[in-house]
This record gives sequence, structure tokens and C-alpha cells, in this order.
Amino acid sequence: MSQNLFPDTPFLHGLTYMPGFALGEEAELVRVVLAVVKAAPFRRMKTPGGKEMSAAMTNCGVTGWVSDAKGYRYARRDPLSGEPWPEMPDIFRSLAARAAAVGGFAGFVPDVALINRYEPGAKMTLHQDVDEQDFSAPIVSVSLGLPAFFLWGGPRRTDKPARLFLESGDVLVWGGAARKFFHGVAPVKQGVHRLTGAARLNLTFRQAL
Ligand code: MD3
Ligand code: FE
Repeated sequence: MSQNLFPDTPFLHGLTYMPGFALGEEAELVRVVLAVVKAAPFRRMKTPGGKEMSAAMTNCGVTGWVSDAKGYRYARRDPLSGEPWPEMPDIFRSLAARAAAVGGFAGFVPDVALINRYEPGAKMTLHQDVDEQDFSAPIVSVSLGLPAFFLWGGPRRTDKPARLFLESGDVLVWGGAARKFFHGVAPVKQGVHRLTGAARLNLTFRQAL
């Protein structure tokens, strides 16, 4: 199932919501995340302003998103180990391509999966994803574990965000105008999920290079 949540709202064009699209693969996806994390552990990165982010992150693929005092960017090596990021698992590439095709982006080949882990209380403030080279490629997001309210703004930081409740197995595809909109995640509530324990995981598949 997929749907345009807000067909009459030009601000929201480009977003395809696929509730439960990854439900049949949840357990395998979580296992694969744990394998990635063995080679490239979750870490809380610092913003250029010096604040530690509340979500912990890692990456797999030929590049990875990093943040430190020098800024936000993609880097081919994990700064913690100096090694290349773990390879993108086949199930990641396949799920991203299948979801993107449903959203109208046949042929999507992600070169990175950014993996975010939110423990209860963790959040992500409103931001844009603008460190990728080619904004004509979509971003595919997959939620696993504890639920959270996703905050969906507009082209300006001051646009009042809508709230969308995301649960484990939900997939979204962001393309077109939506690709550059402000978005964030409200603080994750306390809870325990059968697959992830007290955590929400979010995978974002990107073409960064
Ligand atoms: C809309 N992650 O990693 S996923 C991020 O739940 C990020 O961890 C959130 O925002 C999370 O950058 C939200 C949904 C998402 C991801 C990327 C987008 C929405 C997006 C890029 C452009 C527009
Ligand atoms: Fe983002």
C-alpha cells in the first residue's frame, strides 16, 4: 500500500508514505544493522556548534554522513576507525530500490545508508538534508523499533510542521520539492520494542555522490 498523504497540498508533493512496507523484513533488517554496528559502532556526533546530538549514528555504503567541529559532510572512511564504512548489505539496497520504485523513482541506487538510533528522549531538531550532490535523487527512510512522531515542515524553517506517527516497518520516499523540506523527529517516548529494545532505528538511503 502507498499513498500521497496530502494530495491537495503543494508543500507536501513528493512524499510517498508506505505504512508497513518493510514489515516482512523487520527482523532481518535489525540483524543486519547489528552486523554493521559491529564494524562501525553507533556514536553521537558533534554539531559544528559543538553540541552532541542526541541520536547516535553510523553508516554503511561507499560513503557516510559525518558531523564534527569542521561541519557536516560525506566521508569515505569512518573517522573512528580510519577504515572504509561497512559495505551496503544487499537487503538494504534491494529494499531501497523497491520502495523508491513505488514512489516513482525507478532505478534508485543508494550509495549510503545513514543509520540513526534514538533512545527514549532522543530527538532530531528541524533541519534540511542538503549535503548530497544531486537533489534529483530521492531519499528512502525506514523506521524500525519504537515509534516516534516525525515532524514534517516546509521549505522555510519557520513553516509549522505537521506530525506523522511512524511505526516499525513504515517506509517513506522523499523526492521532488519535498526533498529539501525541513523535517525532524520529536523526542522518542519510553518503551520497549520486541526487536530493538528501548530504541528506535531509522535507516535513510541516499545517493550522496
Ligand atoms: C525529508 N532522519 O537522518 S527520516 C536524517 O527519523 C533524518 O531519523 C529522521 O532526518 C529520522 O536526516 C527522519 C525521514 C526523512 C529523511 C530524510 C529526508 C525525511 C526527509 C530528507 C528530505 C526530506
Ligand atoms: Fe534529515
